[in-house]
Amino acid sequence: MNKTILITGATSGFGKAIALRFAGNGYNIIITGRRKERLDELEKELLEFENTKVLALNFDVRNKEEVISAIESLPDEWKAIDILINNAGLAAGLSHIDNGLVDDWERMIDTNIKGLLYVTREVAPLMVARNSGHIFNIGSIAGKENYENGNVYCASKAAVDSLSRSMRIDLVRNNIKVTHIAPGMAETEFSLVRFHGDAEKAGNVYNGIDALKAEDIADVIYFCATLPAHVCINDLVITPTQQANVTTSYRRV
Ligand code: NDP
Ligand code: 8X3
Repeated sequence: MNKTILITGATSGFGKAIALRFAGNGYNIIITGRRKERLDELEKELLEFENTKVLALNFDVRNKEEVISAIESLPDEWKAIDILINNAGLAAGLSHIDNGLVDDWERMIDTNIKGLLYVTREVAPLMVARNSGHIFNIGSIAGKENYENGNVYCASKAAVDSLSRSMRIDLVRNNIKVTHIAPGMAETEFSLVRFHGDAEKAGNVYNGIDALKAEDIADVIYFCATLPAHVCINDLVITPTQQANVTTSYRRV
């Protein structure tokens, strides 16, 4: 019987690549996100894989009621979720603490921390009831090390790192694995969102860097998810080879 994976933020970047990586490999896939047209397109793409069922849920992780009713709406056979990928998230803005936009701060905290918690609060009990599961939390190297202007984004991802450690402690007795993934620079829509749609600024972030691709993160997650039952990878920092830490990259010009 196929396993079931639920991915938040599957309309783009890592989430979409993860959905495509697991499709056709014995998984039924629950894709989620706010952009309905993108979900519809991805659903069609995934259904082309043999032996994969797909269910799309259109909700905003910041909206607690939407999260609760989306998970409650799942038919019973889809509630047997084996893998949860807490991926939906963003950076908004890049500025010193004395002139950051409070709206940007709230978006990051509401999505990266509170949204992740709302989804986990609904899915973890389903895993506990089955005494089985694997939760992946997508943090960031920015949650491990701080950089100038990163303040609230760094703090939100440090919270994801901390929550991952707590989840592992709380859920160890329930046979649930918790894996924290902390990527460095990856070329997705991430920087376009951070710079509020400014494509030029976003493109400059990766100048001279052979950045990570969404597929690289999907491959690592697939590897972690398919290890033997007694093996749990707790925490991984993944950077492009040209990035030594959050502030030191070697750009080829
Ligand atoms: P993208 O912008 O390409 O994808 C982000 C995804 O999150 C989209 O599918 C988006 O869907 C979803 N999302 C954002 N806000 C919400 C919301 N309120 N409700 C539901 N879904 C939401 O970026 P990435 O793929 O790069 O980012 C994925 C995760 O990886 C994020 O948590 C990010 O912080 C993290 N990360 C990214 C790195 C990078 O360099 N790219 C490095 C380290 C970590 P939609 O807009 O349709 O709702
Ligand atoms: C994204 C990595 O360094 O741009 O989480 O903040 S960084």
